[in-house]
Amino acid sequence: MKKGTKALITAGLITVMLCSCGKNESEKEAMTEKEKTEVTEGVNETDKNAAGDVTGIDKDSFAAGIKTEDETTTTPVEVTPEAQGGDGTETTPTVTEPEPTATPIIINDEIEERCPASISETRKGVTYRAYTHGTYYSETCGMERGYSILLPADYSTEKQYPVLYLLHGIFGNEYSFSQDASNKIKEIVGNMAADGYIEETIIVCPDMYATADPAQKPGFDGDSCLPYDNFINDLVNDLMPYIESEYSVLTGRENTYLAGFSMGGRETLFITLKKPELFGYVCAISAAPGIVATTDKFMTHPGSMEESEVKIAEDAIAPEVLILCCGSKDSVVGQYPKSYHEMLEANGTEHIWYEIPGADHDNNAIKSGLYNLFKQIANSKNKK
Ligand code: FER
Repeated sequence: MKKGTKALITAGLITVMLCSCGKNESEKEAMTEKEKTEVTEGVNETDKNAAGDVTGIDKDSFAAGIKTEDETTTTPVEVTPEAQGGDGTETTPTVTEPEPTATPIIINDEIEERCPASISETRKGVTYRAYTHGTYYSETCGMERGYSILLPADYSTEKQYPVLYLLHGIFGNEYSFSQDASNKIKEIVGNMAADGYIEETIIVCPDMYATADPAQKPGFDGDSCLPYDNFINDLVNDLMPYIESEYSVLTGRENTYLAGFSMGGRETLFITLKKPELFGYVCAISAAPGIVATTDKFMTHPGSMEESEVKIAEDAIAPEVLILCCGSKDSVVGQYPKSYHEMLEANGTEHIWYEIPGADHDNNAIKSGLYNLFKQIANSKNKK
């Protein structure tokens, strides 16, 4: 490859990588209270370029999945919560048109490699609530930390809901998923609940970078990755108790789900291996390397476990369902997710592994993983 071409590609990559997902602290502070509460979707071009000039890393594509061609660009039907902060105050959603007949899906334990269009599409008859933003005090980090939350459209304190904790990729934060309308998370959970396949479910999107030092920033080196592995403490000791006290949630592993993409997939698997009794349903999508020692194109990972430890002990209470998946054309994490599958298999831990044909490190993988997680939940819970 010519030098100039290479430089051009590098510059392009840098610009893409610095997209909106990784708003830094000063940017966050500059947001108005209204902006903080009503998390808007879509990419902010100003943030993109500012970030691009500073770090030279394509944060967006890592944090929340690269948008791909087969994804639709329809605008979601939004309910704008008037006064809904992190306290779960009720709102009155407006449902507009009669519900079209959705193409039924068959609930069984089989994996469908792609999320059906009828599940990820924006339906006129289904109301989707907007994500909101809140904060909690983290003893683990010694500071107030943010999270985005997607409540069911008709959230009511009269009811209680299961909770999915959804973890972003490297360079991401609590806005990574909520600001990317093309991941269709709202549609997938909203449609599957509207169709009656799953219970209405709360989705919590934390900031997974659990550092006690506000000056510390993520990067491709061992030290700057440590806060990601520290998130287990923040999640279990700070965020989960906070969510359980502030929102009307069902508790216990049957009602507590964990999923994540890339770096979030790695931490999803890591947390599940360490605390298997806490989560009933788990999906690690395109899990990044680093749980065990390895060197990839980005960095050398010291690893925090031996390959032989990548397992759930036979006598442990394990998730009902543990899914690992990855796009067949993943250009970022490559064969690492498959290697985790192979370790789990070698170590006798029951799990589901599949590849998403044609998907890269992108939202097609995220949509597929979340759809299959909810489908497994539907199958498992209906059976009982
Ligand atoms: C790595 C490869 C990929 C890595 C992290 C990632 C920390 C994460 C990618 C993402 O979150 O999109 O070697 O090391």
